Amino acid sequence: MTDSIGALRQAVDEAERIVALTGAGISAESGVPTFRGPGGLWRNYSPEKLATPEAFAENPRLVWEWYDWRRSLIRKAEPNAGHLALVELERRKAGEAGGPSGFTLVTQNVDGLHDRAGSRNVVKLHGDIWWVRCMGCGVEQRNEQVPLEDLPPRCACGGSLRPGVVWFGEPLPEAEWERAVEASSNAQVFLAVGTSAVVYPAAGLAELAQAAGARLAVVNAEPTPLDAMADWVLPGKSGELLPRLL
Ligand code: BJW
Ligand code: ZN
Repeated sequence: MTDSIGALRQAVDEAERIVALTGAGISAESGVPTFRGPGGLWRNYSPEKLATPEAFAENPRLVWEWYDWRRSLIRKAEPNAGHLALVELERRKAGEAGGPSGFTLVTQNVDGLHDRAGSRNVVKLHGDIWWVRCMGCGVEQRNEQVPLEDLPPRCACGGSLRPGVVWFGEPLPEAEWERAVEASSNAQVFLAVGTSAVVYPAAGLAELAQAAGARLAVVNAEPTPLDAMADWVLPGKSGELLPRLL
């Protein structure tokens, strides 16, 4: 285990292009609940039941209660040592001023903790919980009110607002997806951190990167489907393991 961390640390040190794909597990040590695994369910609903356009159409209030609850936890949360280690990695792999960075942080998280930790270049595949979008006029706006006064909240036009996130069956934002694919196709090391790696197309980035020549490391508390193909599997907490890669 120590040896394998040492070898990964060396690979990270030597690589000129690195991608980290993060999931809910990286924020678990900040007190933000994950989706799957222990403590992952809210009122016994699975994310597949709540994070869908159909669930929102059927019961917008219920879906908003879930988001309101999560927004209140995220508001109180602080970035942890795992987030901070990725800030440091970005700093170390920064290219020439104005040139491309050697480090791309791709996140499935909507909590904004990478931004708050100080990461500059965050590719958000699943949106941002602090943005809302009007189902009527389509306007997007930042909304940081916690708790929300009315559920569902309303737009000035009278339409209902929805969270500015990506639900099952919805396409990922095109520009973010393209950036993630481009960086993953060119990476020498790909780190999958705190993700169950069951949600696609995000999880497919690890496979894409490896097929294009990257070495793959998984840093996660529980086994994932990526473990079988990974060059390194580091079981444990990202807040403890990521700082040891620096
Ligand atoms: C720790 C830790 C610690 C804990 N340290 N680790 C191919 C095959 C099958 C299905 C599909 C497929 N391609 C697409 C699909 C359908 C679907 C999908 O993937 N379904 C599968 C579940 C079967 N995908 C989609 O629908 C996507 N869209 C799409 O494909 O569009 C196509 C399209 C094209 C054109 C037109 C129309 C459509 C969209 C997926 C959206 C996912 N949305 C959510 C909600 C986001 C908003 C919100 O936050 O509310 O995203 S669901 C939820 O899952 C959220 C997460 O980002 C995502 C991934 O979860 P994550 O981050 O991995 O968290 P967990 O909880 O699963 O795992 C945490 C891990 O951390 C655990 O393993 C712990 O052990 C670990 N851990 N503490 C380290 N301290
Ligand atoms: Zn509107």
